[in-house]
Amino acid sequence: MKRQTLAALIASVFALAACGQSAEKAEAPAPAASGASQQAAAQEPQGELPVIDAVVTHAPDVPPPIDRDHAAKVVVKIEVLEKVMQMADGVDYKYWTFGGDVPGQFIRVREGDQVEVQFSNHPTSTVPHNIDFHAATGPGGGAAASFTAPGHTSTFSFKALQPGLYIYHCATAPVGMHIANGMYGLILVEPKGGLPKVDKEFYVVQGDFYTKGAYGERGLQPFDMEKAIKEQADYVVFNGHVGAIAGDNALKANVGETVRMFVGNGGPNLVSSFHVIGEIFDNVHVEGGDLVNKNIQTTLVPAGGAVMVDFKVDVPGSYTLVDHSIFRAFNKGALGQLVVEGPENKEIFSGKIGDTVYQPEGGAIQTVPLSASEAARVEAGPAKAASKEDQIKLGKAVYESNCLACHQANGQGVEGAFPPLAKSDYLAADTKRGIHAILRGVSGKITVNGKEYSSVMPAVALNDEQTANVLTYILNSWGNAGGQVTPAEVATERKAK
Ligand code: HEC
Ligand SMILES: [Cu+2]
Repeated sequence: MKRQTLAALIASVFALAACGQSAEKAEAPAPAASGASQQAAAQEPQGELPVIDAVVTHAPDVPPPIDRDHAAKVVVKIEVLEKVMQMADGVDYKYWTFGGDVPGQFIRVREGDQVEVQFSNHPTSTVPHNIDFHAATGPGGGAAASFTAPGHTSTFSFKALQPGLYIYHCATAPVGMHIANGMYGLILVEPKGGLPKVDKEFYVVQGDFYTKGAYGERGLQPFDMEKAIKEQADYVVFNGHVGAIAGDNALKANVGETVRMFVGNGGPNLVSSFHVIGEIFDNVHVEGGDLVNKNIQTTLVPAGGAVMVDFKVDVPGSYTLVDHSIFRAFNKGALGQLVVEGPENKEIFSGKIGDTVYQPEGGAIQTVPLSASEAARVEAGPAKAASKEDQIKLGKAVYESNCLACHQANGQGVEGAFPPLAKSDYLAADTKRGIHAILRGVSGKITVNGKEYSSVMPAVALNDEQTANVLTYILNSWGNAGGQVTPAEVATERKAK
C-alpha cells in the first residue's frame, strides 16, 4: 500500500524565527530536562514569541531536528477524517484518523514552545472528536478544550513544559472505540539541547484492531466492540495496516548509519514488547523520557506510551520489527522491516557457513500447522477466483502468508537454504513440481538454476484453490514465463498422491 511522504506545512519558519531570537539567546543548550529547566521554561516571556507553522509528517517519516535556540509559538493544524482504507490485502476498515492516516502526523516541537492546536473535524464525520496530548499539562490534555462537532474547528494551546516523546489520542466517548479506530499519533518535545544526531529517523506506532471477521477475512470489516472489551485483537499492526512498513514500504538504511526509531503504542489494549530481529538497541529512552538504558534487546511500550531507540546498523540484511509477543507478529500483522544495504562484514556476521540435513526422526515430512483462522477459512471453503487475474491477486496473499518467509518477497530465495521461485528452471521444467511441493513437500538433492539444494520443505496445508492461486501468482511474477494452474489440476494431483 502506498505511503505518503513529507506533509507540507512548512511555512515562514525562517522569516519569523529571526525576530524572536533575543529572548533566549543567552541560554546554553542543555541536555534533557530537569525540574529546573521546566521552571525556566515556565518563566520564558510570553506574548512576543515568533509564530511558526509546525512541520508535520506522515509515518514513517519524521520532521527534521529543530535548529531553533529559542521558544516559538508553533501552530499545529489537525484535521479529523473518517475514512475507509485497506487493513490488509483484501480487507477494508473504516478508520477514524488524525490527518488522513494511522498514526496521525508526527509533530516535533521544542521544549518551552507554546503549541497552538487548531483542531478541525471534517464535515463528513459521523461523530464529534477531540484530542488528548500526553505532552500537555492541563485537564484532559486538551480533551474538553478540543471537543469538536463535525464541520467545526476548535483552538487551544498548551506549553510544552517537559521534553520527551508523547502519544496524543482522541478521548471522545466511547474512548476505547475512537482509539481502536486509529486515533493516535506522536509528538516529540525535543529537549532544548536537541537529541544526539543520527543518520536516519523513523516513526512507528503499534495499534491493535478488532473486526467482526477473523484475521484476513475479506471485505469491509466493521469494528467489534465485544472483542475489544475482551482484548481479543484480530490485528496488531505497525502504522495502521498490515505491511505498512514491510516489503515495498520497508524502512531503509545503509551499513554504518545510526538509526533512531520513535515508537509509540496507541493500544487501545495491548502492551508492546518491541524488538528488532538481528539488532540490539544501543540506547533506549525508556518510556520516551530522559532515562537512557543501553544495550537492550526488547523494550516495553505501554498502551498510551512511547519509546525512543537508536542503534547503528553494522551489516546488510533485512531486520524485522516485531512485537515479540510473537503470535501477534506472525499471525496478526505486527511485522515491519528495516532493509540495510552495504558491504558485508564477515567478522560481525558470517552468514551461513555450512548446511547439512539433520533429521533424527527419519525422513518424514511434517506439515505446517494451520492457524485457527486459516483452518476456519479452509473449512468455509475456498474463495473462488473468477479469472486468471483474480487467481494472481488471491495467490499473492497466499504467497505472502505461506511462502514468503522462506522464498522471500520477490521469490529470490536465500542462497544455500531456500531455492528461488523467480526464474526457477526447476519449476519451469514442470509446473506440476510446484503442486507437488505444496502437497507433499520437497526433500533431497535438487538443482535450481545451477545451484544445489539439499534441504527440506514441509508440505503446506492449502486447499486446491489456494494451491492453484499461489502457483499461478508465482508463474506470473518476477520475470517468470506465465501460465496457469487450476484447482482441478491440483485435485487430480492430490488424488494421485
Ligand atoms: C519453511 C520454508 C519453506 C516454505 C514455507 C516454503 N518452502 Fe518451498 N522450498 C523450501 C526448501 C528448503 C526447498 C528446497 C528443498 C530441497 O532442497 O529439497 C523448497 C523448494 C520449493 C520448490 C522447488 C524448487 C524451486 O525453487 O523451484 C517450489 C516450487 C517451492 N518450494 C514452492 C513453495 C511454495 C509455493 C510455497 C508456499 C505455498 C513454499 N514453497 C513454502 C522451503 C520452503
Ligand atoms: Cu475521536
